[in-house]
Amino acid sequence: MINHLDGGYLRQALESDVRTGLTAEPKWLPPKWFYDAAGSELFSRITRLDEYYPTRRELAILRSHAADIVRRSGSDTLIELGSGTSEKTGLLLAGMRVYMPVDVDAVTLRATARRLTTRFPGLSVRPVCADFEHHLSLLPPGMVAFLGGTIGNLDPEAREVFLKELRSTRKPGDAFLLGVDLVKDRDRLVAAYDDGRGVTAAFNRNVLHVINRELGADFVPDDFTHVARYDEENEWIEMRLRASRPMRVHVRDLDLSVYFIRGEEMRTEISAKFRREGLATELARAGFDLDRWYTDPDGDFALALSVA
Ligand code: AVJ
Repeated sequence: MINHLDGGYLRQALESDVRTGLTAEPKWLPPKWFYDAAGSELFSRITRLDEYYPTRRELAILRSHAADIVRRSGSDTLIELGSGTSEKTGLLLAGMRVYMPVDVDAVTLRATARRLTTRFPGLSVRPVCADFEHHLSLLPPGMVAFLGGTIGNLDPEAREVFLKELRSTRKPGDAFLLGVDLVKDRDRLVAAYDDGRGVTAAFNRNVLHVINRELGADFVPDDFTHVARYDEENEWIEMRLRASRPMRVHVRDLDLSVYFIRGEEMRTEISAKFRREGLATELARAGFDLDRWYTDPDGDFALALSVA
C-alpha cells in the first residue's frame, strides 16, 4: 500500500485544524475528524437509518446505470476518492482492470483491498492512503469517482479549489463520476441529519471524543446537544454542537483553553445540496463537461458523469 500520510501528517493536520477552529469566532471543526473507528461505525449505522436516504438512493442509481457509466468512461481503471469500505464500488468494478481506492484510513483500506481481491480475482487493487484534498497530483489516468455526496462537505470555495486541482491531474477525455445529494423538502433533509434514534447525534459528538483522545482535551461530549439546520440560502445542512452549559475546555497537547457560553453553537459539518444547473456550472468552471446526469426515480440523489 502506498502511504502519503506518514511522518505525523495526520497528527499535524488535526492539531492545526483544531487550533484554527476552536480559536475562531464562531468556533468550528472540520468534518474530516468524525471518522475514527467508532465514527466510521456510526456513519455506517447512519447509512442504514430510515431517515438517511442518500446511500440507498446512490446504490439504486448504480444498480441501474453502472454498466452505462463504465462503458461511457472508456476506462479500465477506477480511482475512488474517500473510498471508505467501498461498499457501493463493487458495481463499478465489473470489467475494470485496476482499482485504486484512496482514503485517509489505512486500516479500512487494507481490509477493503483484501476483500475486493478475493471477490474480483482479475482485478489489480492498489490502495493509496492519502488525503484527497491534498494529494491529488499522484493519481494515475483513469475514471475518478467521488461518491456518497462527500463533496458537499466542502464549502463553495474549497470545492472550486478541489475541482480545479482534480482537473489539473486529468487528461482531456478522462471521466469523473461525482455523487451529490439534491435540494429537496426541508423536513426530509433535516430528518436525514437528525434521526429519531440519535445515531447522527452520537456521530456528531464523536468528534469531541476524537479530540479528547488524540489531543488530550477534556470535552464532556454529553454536555453538547446535536443541532441540524437547513440553510435555505446556501442550500446546505449545517450540523452543530451546542454547549448546554458554560464551560472551559482545555486541550492539553495544544496548550489551549477555550470557553463556551451556555447555548453557544460550534459548526461541525456542512453538507451541501445541489441542483443540476449549479453543479454543471461549477464543473465547467473547473474544466469538466457534465455529460450524463443519473438520478433515482424520486430525484433525491444524482450521479454526475463528466469529462475533462
Ligand atoms: C459522508 C459526508 C456524505 O454529509 O451526508 C451523515 C456525512 N453527516 N450524517 C453527509 C453525514 C451526518 C455524510 N457524508
